[in-house]
Amino acid sequence: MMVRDTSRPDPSKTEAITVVMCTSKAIYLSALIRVLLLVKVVSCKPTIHNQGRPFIMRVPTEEGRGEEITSTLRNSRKAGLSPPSKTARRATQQISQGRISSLHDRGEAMEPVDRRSFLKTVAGTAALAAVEGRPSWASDAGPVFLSTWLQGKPANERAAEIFKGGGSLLDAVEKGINVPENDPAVTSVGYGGLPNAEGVVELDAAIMDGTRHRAGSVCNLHMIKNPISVARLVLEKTRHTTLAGEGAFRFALKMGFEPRTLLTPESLKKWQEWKARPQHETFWLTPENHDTIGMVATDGKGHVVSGCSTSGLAWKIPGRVGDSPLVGCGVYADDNVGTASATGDGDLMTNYCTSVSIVHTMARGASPQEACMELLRHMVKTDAKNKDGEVAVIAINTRGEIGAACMNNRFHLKYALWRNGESQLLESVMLI
Ligand code: SD4
Repeated sequence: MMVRDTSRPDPSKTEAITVVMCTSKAIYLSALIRVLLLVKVVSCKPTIHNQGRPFIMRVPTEEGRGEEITSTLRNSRKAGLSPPSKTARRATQQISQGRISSLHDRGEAMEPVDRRSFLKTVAGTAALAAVEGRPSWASDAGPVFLSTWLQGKPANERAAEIFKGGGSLLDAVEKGINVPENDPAVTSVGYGGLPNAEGVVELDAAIMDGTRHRAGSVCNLHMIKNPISVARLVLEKTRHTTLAGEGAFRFALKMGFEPRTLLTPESLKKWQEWKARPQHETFWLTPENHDTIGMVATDGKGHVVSGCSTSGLAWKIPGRVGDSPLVGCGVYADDNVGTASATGDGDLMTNYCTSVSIVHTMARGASPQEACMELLRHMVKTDAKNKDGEVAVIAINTRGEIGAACMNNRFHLKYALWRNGESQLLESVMLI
């Protein structure tokens, strides 16, 4: 018979104690991990401007929103993007049913939400991102160039080429916008742009750097075909933000730009036809021919830039300045949030500071698409007549997520998207 040495602990008991200790350690550890994860999730800030509180944004269930989702789905299919996963579809459905809901409506304070709602929102955002065919939180998504109208496609392609060749994002946006500026077939931008009521081509442009939070812009610039490049030099070489008219022209000459006529035989002919029309001055009330290029871009690493160039509304009153060269209207860029641009009736849009409004809505947690829609809804809410307005907007956030929307079918924005080496033309979502 074996006599156990009682001065030593019973090995079977020791084993049992060890097992109990290990198990309780494991339970403790797993509980700790859960608590840490919970704290992380709850304190996770979707944007930098929510004062540390989690929130969700309102995703209204009115008609426009339903259209937005179906249209985004349609676009994603058209673009050949992979269909959304089951979870993403379910979350998208929840959004359209209004089950993920509430909280912000134009500037109202954000309210805290419980973890469950917040997680739902994260799922919702992920779903929308998945619908658009990209990871929702991608930070290394690579550069993205997003531009208005058909002329945006060659502009994006040039911008991507410049960027891939080692140019900065500002270089890329500037050189990209130079493409339609140089193209006489584009009658709303640069050379070949339709003139003002006196037959003079007056150009507006602006470019904004999200890192420095600074812009350069020119208004009513004549005889210089690349106003975006002059705007860039206002940004780089002066402490000013905007130069206008004769002063902008003289600055351009000083910077080495060659003066030249911007009227083409075609644009001259169109102006003469307009002049010959009885009551041709109806342009005072109804905008004619305009399709500005607005470009927003990110380098995929959190830097954003916005650029815009236009000849403005055809037959405008000499001296008229549209929204395009105005900081916060035609352009806005903030590396903390994202960037936006606009195209359409500048006399209407200037009153809504479209681009800054979109970026600020994104800062409060909205996706770029939702922020664009919110701006349009706000315009209609303040004046129902705006639903017939010519308004279109684009936006990108620092994660490379995009938004593109227009008010109605009368002015249905087609936008160009360059991402991952792929250049596409897509149709934007309409509010009405
Ligand atoms: C303007 N917003 O001068 C410009 C014109 C434009 O699409 O964007 N047209 O009002």
